[in-house]
Amino acid sequence: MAAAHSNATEMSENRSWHSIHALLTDKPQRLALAGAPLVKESLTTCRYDLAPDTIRAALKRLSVYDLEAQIDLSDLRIQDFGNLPISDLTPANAFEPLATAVSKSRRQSDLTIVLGGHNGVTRPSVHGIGSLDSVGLLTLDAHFDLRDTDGGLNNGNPIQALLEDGMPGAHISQIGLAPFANTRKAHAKALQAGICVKTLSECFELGFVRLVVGELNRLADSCSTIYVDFDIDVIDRAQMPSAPGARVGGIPARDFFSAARTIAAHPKVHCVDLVEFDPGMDVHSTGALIAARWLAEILAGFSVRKI
Ligand SMILES: [Mn+2]
Repeated sequence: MAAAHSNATEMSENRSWHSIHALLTDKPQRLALAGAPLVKESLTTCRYDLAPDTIRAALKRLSVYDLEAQIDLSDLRIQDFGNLPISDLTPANAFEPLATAVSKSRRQSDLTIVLGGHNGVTRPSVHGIGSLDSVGLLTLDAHFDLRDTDGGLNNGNPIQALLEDGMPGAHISQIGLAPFANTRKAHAKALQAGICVKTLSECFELGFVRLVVGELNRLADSCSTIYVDFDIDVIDRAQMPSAPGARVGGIPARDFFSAARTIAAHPKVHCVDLVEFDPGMDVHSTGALIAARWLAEILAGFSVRKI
């Protein structure tokens, strides 16, 4: 009896498929990926250090094909630099190795993807992609991350530290800020610095992706390079239970994915990070699958980038 499948040379998809994970390579590419397992000085007890490898493993569960956009990522490759040896370092001591790694990656690729780790990875990575007066910073985050730095660097003050480093507030946009999750002092600091502030309610009234596009274009007008910090705690906690800072009433995961694809398609975006995913509190791989899908969306957006 003839075999049910017509082409005997084609691999059967019965037990495996071509996954996003298979796109990772150690050779130089236009896309680069680095694990930044920064975990010390977190405001909550956590295992952020496990996130980069957990996300890589979850990529095996994602096909390279997006049936909705009919995008096939089979030909895309991402250089994986592995994990930087910073899991035992404080944010202060992790600054140099992380900034250096991002700077090196920036010189040889068009988009660098930093997998945190906690939000403390953002400051060194921003320094790595350019001089602070040339960089635009967009944060998708429930929080300002403008806590005081007098007690040292942690995952609650990377934006405050960047302001103190000399980054102009007008080059910073923060989208997704949640009520009862931030202080009056942080809000006042943001407004005083000239940071663009978009609350969760504005995201729902005006459209999350629409706000993201508007701020990307605004930053592109005054900055030569754009960095986007994706704090996964901007997602609704019911969908993202493994982000310690996530609150009920946050952004739906599907809007987070749309934003990621749109952002990665923008030619001035040269570095993105994903932070605050804690595999130690994950439920049924929910967070792992959201983080992996985020990465797939970044790749899909990059694949349609002009130039
Ligand atoms: Mn944050």
